[in-house]
Amino acid sequence: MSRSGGRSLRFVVVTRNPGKAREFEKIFSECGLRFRVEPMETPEIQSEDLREVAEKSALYAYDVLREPVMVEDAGLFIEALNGFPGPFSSYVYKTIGVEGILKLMRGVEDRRARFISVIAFYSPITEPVKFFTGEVEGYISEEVRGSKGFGFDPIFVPAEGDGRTFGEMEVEEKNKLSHRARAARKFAEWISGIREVTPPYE
Ligand code: ITT
Repeated sequence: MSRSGGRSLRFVVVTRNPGKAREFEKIFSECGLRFRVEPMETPEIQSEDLREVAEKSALYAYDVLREPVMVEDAGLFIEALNGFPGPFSSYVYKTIGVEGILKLMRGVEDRRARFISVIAFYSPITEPVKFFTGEVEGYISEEVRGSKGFGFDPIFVPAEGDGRTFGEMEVEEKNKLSHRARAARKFAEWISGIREVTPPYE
């Protein structure tokens, strides 16, 4: 491997979620970062801590790929449901889906919710695992609105927006407000300052 003249560290975005990948790709390209997306499955441990889930996934992905890796774990935390589905968002989405959440929220006045994103990054030259977090506050809509985005986007209205759900926004608009974009920009700023050295890893 040759010295690459002070270029920022190349890394792999590990996700099997194409919606997430699209959002990261937009931000990282805008920042001029060098990366690729790998739709690799990482075993998700059951934990109430997004950080712990992301960390374990990042270390697993590094063991397999042997390249600098970033993994994100995100969740929707609904106030009136004591933070449910939170770290179990992926499973809850696959089982009861957005309709299931709307059912649980029927007649509930306090509809406040937030998305939280935790990025974990690992490479041997920057160890230990680094974390970057982002949050967006909003509320759960009364009905499904929009078909853009993914997951719970059609029922989440960001508080700083204009009343539309994330499901009614283009990726550029969602990226101005979202938990993921906030975590991604913090990560982008940090990794822009990490130079590739020779040889970074075996
Ligand atoms: P990877 O682990 O492969 O990245 P995943 O979809 O399993 O993909 P998470 O474990 O982070 O990712 O899952 C969190 C779930 O929370 C996700 O499947 C969605 O249902 C929901 N979610 C997270 N971020 C979201 C967002 O920006 N918009 C809508 N739903 C989101």
